[in-house]
Amino acid sequence: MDGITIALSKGRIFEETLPLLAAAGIEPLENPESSRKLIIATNRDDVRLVIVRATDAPTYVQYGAADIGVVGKDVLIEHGGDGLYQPLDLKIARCRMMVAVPDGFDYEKAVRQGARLKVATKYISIAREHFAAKGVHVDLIKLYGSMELAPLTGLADAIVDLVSTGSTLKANHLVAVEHIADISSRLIVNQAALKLKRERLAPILDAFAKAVPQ
Ligand code: PRT
Ligand code: MG
Repeated sequence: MDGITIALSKGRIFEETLPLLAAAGIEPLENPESSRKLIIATNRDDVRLVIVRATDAPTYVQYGAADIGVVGKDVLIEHGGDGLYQPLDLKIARCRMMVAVPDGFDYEKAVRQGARLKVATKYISIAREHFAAKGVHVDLIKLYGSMELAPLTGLADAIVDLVSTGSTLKANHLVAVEHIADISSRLIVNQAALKLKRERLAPILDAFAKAVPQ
């Protein structure tokens, strides 16, 4: 495709990217929340949006099926940055990667005693690196969602998950005991597209950069 294809996931990333697109003069012609279309036209006939799962955005951009995309740092770390240029922290969809345990579980004591912790998470690489750096032995259990359920059912002692308001932890009687990283969404760009489509891409990247809150 000669024009520009932008990969976005529905939900918070789409919502929070809208003002940045607007700053670049790009307006979607349909709302992906209500439309079932996966390719959304914009007011510019040389720019289209493709609606992907949040975890698939790096794959679309890496292979050039999309020229640029917006993706959480959490997803990017797990995916690895191969073939992706990451020029901008867009500072949207912000949250924190945390370790959480059931209220009343003595995490410090378990760690101090060298217990082997069972940790459930969608973020295996992030969790592995975090506990390895602390010298804590863990058995990692891969889940694809609703991590909060794992400690409540005895599947795990702890979870590694994203927290924004904290209300999901609270509703499930869990408490955050460790901060692993601050997370926000990044712009990702296909490296070949950056060279081949420079004239069309540069104004969009510039507009995004100017629209990001300092
Ligand atoms: O939800 P779905 O399975 O469709 O896909 P997804 O979870 O991959 O996508 P989405 O849209 O939910 O998340 C996209 C990106 O938003 C993530 O990759 C993060 O970078 C970012 N983000 C920001 C969050 C949150 N905040 C967040 N709070 N992603 C997920 N959450 C979840 C968290 O996992 C937990 O279950 O929200 C719950 C906690 O929220 P609070 O407000 O109760 O603390
Ligand atoms: Mg989600």
